[in-house]
Amino acid sequence: MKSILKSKYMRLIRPIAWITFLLPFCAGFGIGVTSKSDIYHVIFAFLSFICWMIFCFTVNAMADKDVDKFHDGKSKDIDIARQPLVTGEFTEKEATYISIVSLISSFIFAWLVNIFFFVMIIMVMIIGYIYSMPPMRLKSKPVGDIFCNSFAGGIIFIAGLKIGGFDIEPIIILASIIIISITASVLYIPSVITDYKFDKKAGLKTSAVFFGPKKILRAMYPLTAMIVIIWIIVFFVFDLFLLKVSSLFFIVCSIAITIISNAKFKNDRLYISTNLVIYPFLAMSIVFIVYGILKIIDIV
Ligand code: GPP
Ligand code: MG
Repeated sequence: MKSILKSKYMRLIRPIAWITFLLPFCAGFGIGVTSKSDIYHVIFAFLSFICWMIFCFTVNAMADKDVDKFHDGKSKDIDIARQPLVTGEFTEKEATYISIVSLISSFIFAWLVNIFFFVMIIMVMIIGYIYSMPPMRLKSKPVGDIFCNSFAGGIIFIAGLKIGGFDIEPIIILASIIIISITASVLYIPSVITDYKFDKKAGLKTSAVFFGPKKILRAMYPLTAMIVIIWIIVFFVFDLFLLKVSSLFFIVCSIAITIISNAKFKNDRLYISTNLVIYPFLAMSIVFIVYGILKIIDIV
C-alpha cells in the first residue's frame, strides 16, 4: 500500500490531500441524498469529484515545479521536493495531457448528474485553476490562497448536496457557502503557516508571508469564536441528526486546531503533521458516506 502511494502517479495526484475537500463533498452528499436518489448519479458525482481533484493537483504540480524543490518534505501528504515534475518522472506535456483528460472527464460525469451539479463543478474547476496557474496564481496572493480553498470547500458542499436532486432555497445555499467557507478558512490556516518558510524563500506572497505567521495564527481565535457561535446556532435550529453531529465535529476541530497550531509555532515554523486534519476528516467523511448509503437504501 505504501509503495502504491509513493508511485509517481500518486505523487502527482496526491489522493491523501483530497480528503480536505472530500469532507464537505461527503457532508453535502449525506445530507442531500434520499431514498429516491439515483445510485448512478451518486457514482458519477464521485467520479466527477475525483477527476476534479486530479485536475487541481496536476495543474498545481506543474505550476509549482520550480518552487517545490525548495521544500524539506515535512508536514505534507507527500515529500513535495520529490513531486514527479521536479524529479522529471513526468514531463510538462504528459502532465498537460493528464490535466486535460481529467478536466473533460470531470465535466462529462458532472453533466450526467444534473445541470446544477455541473455548474458547481465548473466553478470549483475555475477556482482550482486560478489558484495555481498564472497569471492569477491566487495561491501566491495574500488572502487569495485562503479564499480559494475556503470558497471551493463551500461550493463543493453545495455540489454534494445537489447529487440527490435535493431542492434547496437560494438563501440556504448562500448561508451554507458562507458557513462552510469560514469553517474551512480556520482549518486551512495551519497549512499556509507550515509552508511559511519555504514560500518566503520561493518568493511567494502567501497570506502567511504577507501578514506574518503570528498575526494569522492570532486571527484564528476570533474566527474560531465565530465558528463556534455559528455551529451552536445550526445545532439548535436544525432538527437533523447529521447536522448536529457536524456542529459538534466542527466546533471540536476548530478549537483543537487553533490551540494546537498556536502552541506548536516555534522559531518561525509550525511543527504539526497533516494527520491532525487528515484522520478526523477521513473518519467524518466515512460517517457521511455510510449515512448517505443508508438513506439511499431507506434504512434511516
Ligand atoms: C495545493 O496547494 C492544493 C491544491 C492543488 C488544491 C487547490 C484546489 C482548489 C480548488 C483551491 P499548494 O501548492 O499551496 O500546497 P502544496 O505545497 O501542498 O502543493
Ligand atoms: Mg503545490
